[in-house]
Amino acid sequence: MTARVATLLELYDHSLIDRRDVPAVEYDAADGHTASLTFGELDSRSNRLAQQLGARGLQRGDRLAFYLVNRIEIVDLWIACVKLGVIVVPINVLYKEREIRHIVTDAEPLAVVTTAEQMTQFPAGVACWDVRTLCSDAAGMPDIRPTCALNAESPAALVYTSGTTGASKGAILTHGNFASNARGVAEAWRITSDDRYLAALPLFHVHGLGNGIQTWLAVGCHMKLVARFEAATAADLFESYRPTLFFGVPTMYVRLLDVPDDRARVVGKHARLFVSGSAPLPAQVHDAFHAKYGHMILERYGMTETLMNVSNPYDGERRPGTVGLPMPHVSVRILAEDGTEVGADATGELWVQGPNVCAGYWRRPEATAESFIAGWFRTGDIGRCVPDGYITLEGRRSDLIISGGFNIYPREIEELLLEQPGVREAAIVGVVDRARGEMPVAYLVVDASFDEVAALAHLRTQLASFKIPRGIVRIDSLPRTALGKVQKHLLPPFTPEGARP
Ligand code: MCA
Ligand code: AMP
Repeated sequence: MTARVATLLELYDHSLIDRRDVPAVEYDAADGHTASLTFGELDSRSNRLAQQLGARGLQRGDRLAFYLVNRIEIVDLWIACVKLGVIVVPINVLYKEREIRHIVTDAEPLAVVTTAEQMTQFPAGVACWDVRTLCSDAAGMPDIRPTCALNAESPAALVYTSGTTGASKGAILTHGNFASNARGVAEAWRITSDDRYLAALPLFHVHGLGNGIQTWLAVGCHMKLVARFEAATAADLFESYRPTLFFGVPTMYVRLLDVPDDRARVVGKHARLFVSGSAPLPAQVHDAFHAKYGHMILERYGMTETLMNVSNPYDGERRPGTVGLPMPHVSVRILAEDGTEVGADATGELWVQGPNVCAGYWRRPEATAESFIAGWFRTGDIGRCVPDGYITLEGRRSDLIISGGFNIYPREIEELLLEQPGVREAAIVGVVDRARGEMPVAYLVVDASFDEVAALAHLRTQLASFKIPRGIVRIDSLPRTALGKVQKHLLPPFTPEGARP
């Protein structure tokens, strides 16, 4: 790789041009058989798709959203948009109409690429393009790379996240952000063209898109792209593909502990590196995985707004329960509420600075000003650093819940619950779950007109499945401070048996 890379295409050309005939990816084609492509074929497919997108009116700076389960066309779309300077807006495929509406209203994409079946989730007036039609139209276009003058500051994606406050905002991630992150990840975790990367993370989040896809294209290794991680078939997948490299969320590692020991040993023998992030990896999962697979999982910490911040070292000690040391070219400070730097082992908020930090929030100058201060980004994550530099995350300033690596903002669910007949007060709290890390539970003050079954049924039509409360606890009143703020830590503990009346 070159020393300094300004745009993603410069980074990818190490693979798309220099490694044209090298096998790049395998995936399940629509007819069920395993298909594969070389880097040169990826280059040509994305050229044709870029021509087709151009013919449909997309220009540099326009937004194009996708709402798709993992499939090879997302890769084609991504590279085509990079070539055109079009800004990609990934939408979580588990989102329902109400959640989607917020994103499309805010980002104003020219169109959303999805499937004919999934178009029903979209509000009227949103242009939806069927992915199959789009790609078959593209196949007839010339294999000519469009020319577009871009630089490191050019936006490549708007990825929606809620940051430290309520409403979901689009983090403007630039070519320079993705490129520097990919180079940092490859350098820190020794990823080379010899690797075999198993891509099971969803491509609509930056863990799968930023770390997975960008690093694969940057180093030119081989990738197997699967629709999604499924516990029941995970062992077969690892045994047949024999990846050297796997990126996952803690829930995936918990699920992998169910694989029989003899099969796990074989998987471990072929692997080089397992990386975990997006949520805390419990130390006992770290230990159990080591005993079973013979690998110390490398835990790291990132955010949508910053891509990767901190990582356990590749060669040094991978310390369970910590996220390690700052990534190459990333600076981290831990500050007290008054803005002064805390000492070793003292707790404070993590602030980060580096080429990984996004350009701000899309059309939200106030939210941008609150979080991007004097060249630093305030993460909202609380942690401490021991004298030898290892950082431990201890919590968050917001009451964000992370379930299976997906983020849940209590306020969104609380507001919907308050719209239900009979609900007077509502508080959503994250309770510990062995596999998913946390699960949302609702504490409600209700009157006789409340119908729990009807309320939950309504929520299921409005929210992604991972946001649906796993239990409802009825209480007489919510504990509040003198100023009326709910004190969630004073709510009675959740017991599944006590959840229902
Ligand atoms: C789960 N479901 C999915 C997917 N994952 N559907 C489509 N695509 C997916 N990728 C649906 C299932 O169909 C099911 O829906 C429900 O979710 C629960 O699935 P199940 O298999 O029972 O769950 P699981 O065994 O607990 O595993 C879930 C999972 C999933 C595979 C671990 O939670 C997941 O893919 N998490 C990754 C999230 C992620 O990438 N986060 C990164 C954020 P139904 O209930 O309707 O049947 S980026 C980030 O945090 C920063 C930057 C960072 O540090 O990385
Ligand atoms: P997102 O908004 O989806 O980008 O989620 C980012 C948040 O995930 C961070 O602010 C952290 O709170 C959390 N996170 C990511 N990696 C880790 C980790 N290794 N341990 C604990 N929390 C993590």
